[in-house]
Amino acid sequence: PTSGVFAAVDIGASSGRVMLGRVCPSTGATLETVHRFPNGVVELDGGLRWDFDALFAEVLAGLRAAATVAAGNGERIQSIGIDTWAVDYGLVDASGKLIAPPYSYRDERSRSAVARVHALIPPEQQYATTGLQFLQFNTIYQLAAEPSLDGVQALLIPDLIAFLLTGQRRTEATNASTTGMFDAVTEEWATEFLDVLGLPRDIFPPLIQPGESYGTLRPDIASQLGMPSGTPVVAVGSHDTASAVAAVPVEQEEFAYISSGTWSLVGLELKHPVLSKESRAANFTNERGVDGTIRYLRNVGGLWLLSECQRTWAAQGFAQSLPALLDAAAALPPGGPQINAEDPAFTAPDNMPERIRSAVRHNGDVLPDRPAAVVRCIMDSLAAGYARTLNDAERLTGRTAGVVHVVGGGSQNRLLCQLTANATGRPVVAGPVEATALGNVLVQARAAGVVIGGLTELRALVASGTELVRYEPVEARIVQSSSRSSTGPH
Ligand code: LFR
Repeated sequence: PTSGVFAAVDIGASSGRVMLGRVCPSTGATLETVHRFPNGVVELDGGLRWDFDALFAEVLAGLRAAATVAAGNGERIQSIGIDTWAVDYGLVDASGKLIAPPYSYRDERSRSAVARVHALIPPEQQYATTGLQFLQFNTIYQLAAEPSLDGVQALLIPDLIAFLLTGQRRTEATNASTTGMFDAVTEEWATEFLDVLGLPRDIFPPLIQPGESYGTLRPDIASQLGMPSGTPVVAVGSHDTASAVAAVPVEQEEFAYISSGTWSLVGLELKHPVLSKESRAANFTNERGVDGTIRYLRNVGGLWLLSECQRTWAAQGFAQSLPALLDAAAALPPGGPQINAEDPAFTAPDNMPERIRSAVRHNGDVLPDRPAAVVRCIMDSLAAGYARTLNDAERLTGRTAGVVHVVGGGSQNRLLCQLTANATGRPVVAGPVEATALGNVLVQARAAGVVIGGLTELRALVASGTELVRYEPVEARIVQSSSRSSTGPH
C-alpha cells in the first residue's frame, strides 16, 4: 500500500483525544483530531480513581467519529492503536468484568506498601533487574496495596481498553516496563518478584510487542462503531511516553528529549539499560521504548504544576487566560525563587499555589502572592530541573546531547522552551505538540506495511510533516530586566 489511514486513541492524565492519522511515505504523517475530552482523577469509593466507564464511553464516541469522518472521505481505517499514561491498571475477573474503577497513581495508598515490598525485594535488587526508577506509585507498590487479587488479572489501562474492544488480554511491553515487574535484560516478566510477593504468575496477561495485533474488534463493538469487524487493534508504544519518544523529529544522532505534558520526561535514548549503583542513586529509569530501545530518563514535574494552580485560582474566582499568565510571568526578571520540581510533595492534587509557596518558604525564600510570580517560579524550576536531569543523564551514560527536543503540550510554551535552552545551554527544538499520537499512528503504519524501516525512518516522516521552532540559549533574551541576571539560569 502507498498510504494509509489509522485511528489513534491517546489519553493523558488531563485530556484525551481520538485522531485520524494519515501516513504517506513520500509526504509524511498528518493528524486530524476527531474527538477531544477532559480527563482527571475523581474521588470515588474512598480513593483517587479514574472514571473508567466515562473514559471508555469517550473512546467509543471518538472511534465512531473517526469512522464517520473516514467514511465521508471514502477512506477506510486500517487499524486502531491505543496509548495512555503508564503504571495504572484495572482488575478484571474471569468473566471479563472490571471489578472497580481503576485507582490513579496519585492516590496515596501505594505509599504504605513501599516498606513491605522493600522488605521482600530490596530496592537494589529491584533496580538491578528492572532498571526502573523509584516512584511510590509504580505498579508493584499499587498491587501490593490491593486487599485481594483472588481470581483477577491486572490489565494496564491501554490493555484494558484493547481488551474491551477485542476480547483479547495482553500486556504491551513498553508499559510493562513501568510496572516494576519486568526484567530489563531478559525482557520477560520478573517471575521471581511475582513469586516473592505472592502474586499469581498470570497476574498480568502475556506480553505483546508494539506492532503486533491484539486481535480484531468484537462484532458488537464493530457494529456500534460503524467499522468492519475485521479491523485490528494494533499494539503501539502503549505507554504514552514511549509513543512520544518514537516521534521525536531527530536530525542528529546525539539528542536529548523532553516529553512535556502533565509530567516532563527528560532523558536520552539508549540501546542498553544502565543498571549501575550511581544510576539508581540518581533515580534514572530504563523504560522500554519502541523497537527495544531504552528510554533513560527521570520524571521531572510538568504542566500539572501549572494546571493545578489554574484550577485553584479559578475556584478562588481568579480567571486569567494561560497566554496572559505566561506573558506576565515572562516579564518578570530571572533569578527568582525556585522549587524542586521532582519533589513528590507536588504529586497529589489540591491547593498547588500554597504548596509551592510553602516549598519556597522552606528554602528560606519568599514567593510573592501573585499568580504571575508563581507561574514564573514553576517555569524557572522546570527549566532548572531539566538542566539538572540532562547533566545527570550525560554523566551516567558518558554521552552528550547537542540538542534538546521538546515534544508534547509544553513545546507550545515559548517561555518554558526559552528558559530550557538557557538553563541547558543547548538549542531547543520544539514540536510536534502531538508527538504521542504521531508515534502511535506511525507504529500502526509500519505494522500495516505502509512505512518500512526503523525509528530513523519513522522520525523522518514526523520531521517532514511538522513545523519545528528552534530556541537558542541566550541569557536574558526574554526578560526585560537584567538586574538579577547574575543569579539567573545558565
Ligand atoms: C506521562 C506518564 C509518565 C509516567 C506517568 C504516570 O504521561 O506516562 O511516563 O511516569 O505518566 O503513569
